[in-house]
Amino acid sequence: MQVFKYERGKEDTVLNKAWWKEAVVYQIYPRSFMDSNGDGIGDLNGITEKLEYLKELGIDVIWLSPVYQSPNDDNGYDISDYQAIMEEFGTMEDYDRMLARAHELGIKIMMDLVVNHTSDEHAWFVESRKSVDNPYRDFYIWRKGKDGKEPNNWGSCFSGSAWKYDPQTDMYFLHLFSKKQPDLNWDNPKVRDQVFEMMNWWCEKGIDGFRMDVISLISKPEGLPDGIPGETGYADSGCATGPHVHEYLKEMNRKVLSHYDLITVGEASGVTLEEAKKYANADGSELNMVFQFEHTGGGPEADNHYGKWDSHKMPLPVWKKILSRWQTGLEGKAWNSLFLSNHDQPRSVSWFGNDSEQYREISAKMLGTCLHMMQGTPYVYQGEELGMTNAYMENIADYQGEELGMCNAYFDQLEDYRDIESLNAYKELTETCGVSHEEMMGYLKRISRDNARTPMQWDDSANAGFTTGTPWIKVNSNYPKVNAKQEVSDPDSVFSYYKKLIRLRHENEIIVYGDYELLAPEDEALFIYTRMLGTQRLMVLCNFTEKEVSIPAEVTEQIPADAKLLIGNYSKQKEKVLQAYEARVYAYHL
Ligand code: TEU
Ligand code: CA
Repeated sequence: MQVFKYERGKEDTVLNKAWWKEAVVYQIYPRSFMDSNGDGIGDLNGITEKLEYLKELGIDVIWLSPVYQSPNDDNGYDISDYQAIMEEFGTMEDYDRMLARAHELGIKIMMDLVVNHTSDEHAWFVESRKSVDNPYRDFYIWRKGKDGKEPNNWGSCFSGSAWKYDPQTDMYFLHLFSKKQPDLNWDNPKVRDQVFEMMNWWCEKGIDGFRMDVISLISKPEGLPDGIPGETGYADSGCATGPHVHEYLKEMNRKVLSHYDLITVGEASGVTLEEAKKYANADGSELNMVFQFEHTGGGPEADNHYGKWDSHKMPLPVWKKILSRWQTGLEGKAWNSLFLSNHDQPRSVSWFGNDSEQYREISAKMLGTCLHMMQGTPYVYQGEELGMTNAYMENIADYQGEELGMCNAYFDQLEDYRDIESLNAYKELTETCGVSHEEMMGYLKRISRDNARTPMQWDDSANAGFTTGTPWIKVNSNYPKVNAKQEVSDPDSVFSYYKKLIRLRHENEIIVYGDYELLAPEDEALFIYTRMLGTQRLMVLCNFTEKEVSIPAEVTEQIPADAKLLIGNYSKQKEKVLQAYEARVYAYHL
C-alpha cells in the first residue's frame, strides 16, 4: 500500500537521497545457506539456486559473508587469498555466474572485506614470519617479549592472550582474534596499497559494495600500552577507533570507494555516536554507515560479566533509549544501519522476542516492524525472515510432534558446537574463571554464535532441504514446522510479513527519510515512535511483552480517526490496548 506519493531514487538535495538509503540488505552466511553438491557445506551454486527466493522477498542487496580462500579457523574470516574462492564454496566461475544472475534479477552483491587481519596461511604472513628482515615483516605487528612474557596484557576476542610466540624469530605477533588471524599493520603504507589494489580488483569485477569486518580496530594505539585487566586476567586492547582510523578510511575512500557507486558499511564494535558521525559522515568522505552494537549488548548499558558471556537482558526503556539516541543522533549528519541479528548474534526472535510456539511468529513480526520502520538501512539475516530460532529451544516441547520426529537432543552438549569463539570461551571460563559446565552451557544455548549458523530451513524434507549429505552443523530440530516452503505460500507467515515490510519501505518515502521521535520513553512494555516528513506521519506501536498493555492516552489522542493501518501483526485490533507482542503502524496527514 502506498499511502503517500513517492518516487524512489528521485534526486532531492534536501533529503540527500541515495539508493543505498532506500535499500534493504539480506545477509547470507554461505556455509549454512544452501548446499548444491551434497557435501554438507553451503556453496555458491547453492546461493545461485536460491536467488529467486530472495527476489520474491524483495531485498535489494546481498551481503555475502566471506567466500574467499580460507583454512576456516573462523569460518572464512581468516583469509589466505583475497582473490580466490574457498574450494568448499566452488570456483571463481561459480562466483561470476552468481554475480551475473543476481544482477539480472536486480540484486546487488556486497562483499565482506576482512582486512584487520589475514589468515596465518596467507602468503604475506608466511613470508613475514620467516625473518626480521623479510620484505613482508612489517606487514604484521611483531614485538619482543617483556620479561619472558607477552609484550602487553591484551586479550584476544577469542580468549587467551592477543599475542602468539613464534620461535622462528623469537618474537610475538599480535592477533586480536584467533592465533590463526594475525593482525595486519595498517601503519605500513605498503599494506594499505595492497589492500586497496585488491579492493579495486573486486570493484572492477562489478561487485556493488563492502561490509568491512572490525574496521574500527585497524589503527592500533601508539606504543601498544597495557590495559586494565578484567575477570580473565587479560585487558581489552583499546584498539577501537585508534589514532589513524579516519585517516586510513579517507585514503581508502579516495583510492577506491569514490571511484565506484558502492554501498559500504563498517563493522565498528566499540564505536560511540560521536565517532560514528565521522565514519558515516554525510559528506561521503569515509563510509555510508556503520554497525554499532550498543543495542545488542556491546555498550556500557549492557553491564555484562565476562564480556559477552552474560545472559541478562537490558530493560526495554534502556534499549529504547540506545536505539533512539542513534536515530536522532545521526539524523542529517550520518546514516544508520538497522539490525537485530547477524552471524555473530543469537537469533533475534529468541533473544528479543519469544520463541515459544504460541508467540514465535507474532513476536518475530513485531520485531521486524519495530526495526524496519526506523530510519536507516535495514539488514535481514538469513532465516530471520522465517522467524528461525536459536538452536537449542527451551520451549521445544511446544513444537514436539512425534510424527515429525522432533527432539531437543541438539546443542545441549559441547560437541554440537562448532564456533571457535564458543569453544575457546568454554575452555577459558570453565578452566580459569570458575564458571561451571552447566552455567557455561546455559550461556552457549542463549548466546553462542552457532545459534545463527544452523542451516537455513528450506523445507520439511531431511536436513531441512539444506543438504542431501550430512550438514557441517546440526539443523535446528524445529524445521518441520519452521521452513521457507511452508512460509512462502502462507499469506500470514513471517516471510509474507517481511515481504510486506520491505515493500512498504520501497513505496513510502517517509519510512526511509522521515524524522524519528520516541514517545513514552519510560514505558516498560511498549516501544512507540513516530516518523515525520512534512505533514506526513507514521505512528509505530510495538508491545514487547506477552501481556495486553494499554496504549498511553497521549499517544491515542494523536492518531486521527481516519488514520490508515499500514501494517499490523494481528487480524483484529482492540481499541486502546496492544495485545501480546502486537505491532501496528498507522499512517496519516497532520
Ligand atoms: O566480528 C567482530 C567482533 O567484534 C566479534 O568478536 C564479535 O564481538 C563477536 O563475534 C560477538 O560474539 C567480526 C565477524 O563478524 C566475526 O564473525 C569474526 O569472527 C570476527 O570479526 C573476526 O574476523
Ligand atoms: Ca557444498
